Amino acid sequence: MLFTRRFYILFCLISSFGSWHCSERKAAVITKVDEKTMFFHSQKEDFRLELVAQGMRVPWSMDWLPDGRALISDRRKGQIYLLSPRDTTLTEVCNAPDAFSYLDSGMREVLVPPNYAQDSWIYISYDLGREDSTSTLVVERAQLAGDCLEKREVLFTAQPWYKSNYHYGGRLVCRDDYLFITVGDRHFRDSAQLLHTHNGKIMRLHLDGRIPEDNPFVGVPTARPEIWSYGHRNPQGLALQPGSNQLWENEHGPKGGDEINIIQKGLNYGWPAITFGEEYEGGPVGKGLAHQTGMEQPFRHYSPSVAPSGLTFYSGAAFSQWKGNLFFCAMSQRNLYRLTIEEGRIRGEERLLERKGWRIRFIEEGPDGLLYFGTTEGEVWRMKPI
Ligand SMILES: [Ca+2]
Repeated sequence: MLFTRRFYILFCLISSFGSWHCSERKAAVITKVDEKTMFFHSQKEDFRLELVAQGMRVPWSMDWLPDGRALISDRRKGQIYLLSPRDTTLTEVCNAPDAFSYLDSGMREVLVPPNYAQDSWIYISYDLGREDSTSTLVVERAQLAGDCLEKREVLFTAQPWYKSNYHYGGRLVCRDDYLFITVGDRHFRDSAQLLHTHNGKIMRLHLDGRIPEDNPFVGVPTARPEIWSYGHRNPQGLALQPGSNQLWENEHGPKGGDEINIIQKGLNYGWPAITFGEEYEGGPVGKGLAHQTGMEQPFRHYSPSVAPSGLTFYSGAAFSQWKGNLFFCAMSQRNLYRLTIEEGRIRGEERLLERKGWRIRFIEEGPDGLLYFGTTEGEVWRMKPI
C-alpha cells in the first residue's frame, strides 16, 4: 500500500512538471444516487435533482469562471475547490487563505465578479483567528494560476477582533464595480448600532479595496467609512434583484424575527433596538420593540425562525415560470423557499424540497440557468427542468 502510494506521488510529480500538488488534492468522485427519489413537481415548474459534487463538509458558496469551471468554498474544511464541468472531480485550490474553521467560523464566500474577464480578480471572504483566541472576518482578492491562488491582497479586515466564534456574516456581492460585504454582530448585539465597529453592518468598497468617497459615513467622526448600512444581526444571504439592481439581504433573528431586507445607503435596519423575535430563553429583546422612528422595517420577517442562508433571484431561461423569483435556503426548516415578488409585494411563497429534509447553505444560479445548492451533508446539487 505504502509502495503504491509513493509510486503514485512520484508518477504525479513526473507527469505534472512541477504541479506537485495535483494528485493529493483531488476529492471525491460522484457515487450513485437513487434516481427515483430525485423528481419533483411544484406549482410552476417540474424538475429533477442531479448530484454535482460531494465529499465536502459544509459547501457555503459557489461561483463560476468563464471557462465553465466552478469555485466552491467549504466553510467547515476551510478550503476552496475547483469543480471541473467535464469529470465532476473536485480539486483543492492551493495557496488559499488559512481560514479559521471552528464552530461557526471558516471559509466563506468565493465571488467571481462580472468584470472578471478584464482583470481576473476573485474575491474571497473567510474568518481568521489569532493566538489570543480572537477572530474576525477578512476579505481578500486573488488571481488563479492553474489551480493555485496568487497575488493575494487583503482588502478588508472587520474591526474589532472578538473572542467569539459566531455571527461573522461573510456574504459578498458585486454591484456596479463596488464590493458589498456583510458582517454579523459577532454576538455583541449592541455593537450593531455603534458606527465605530464593523459588527452588524454591510460594507461597500471599490473593487480594489479603496473606500468610496460617497459612502454615507465618510467624514463622520468615529464612524467606520466602509459602512453602507447598519443594525444587522447575522446576514447570511445577499443578492441583486435583476432590473431594479436593488441589494437584497437576509439575516438570522434571535428566536423568530428572521428578516429579508432591501438594503439602502446609510439606513438603520434596527437590530437589536427593534426585532420581531425574542430571546432564546423567552422574553423580549431589550424593550421588546418591533418599530421605531428612523429604523427600517424588514421586507418580510419569519417567526418562528427559518434560519435563512443564501439568497438569489432567478434570471435564467431554463425555468421560465420562475423568472424574477427570489430563492433562499431555510436551514431550520430544511427546505428551499421560492418567493414570487411583483410590484414590491410578495404574491406567492412555496417550499420546494420538503421531502429531502436537507439543511441547505447556499443557492446560486449557474451560467447554464440551472439552480445549484449546497447541503450540510457536503454535497452540491442542481435543479434541472424535466
Ligand atoms: Ca431588522
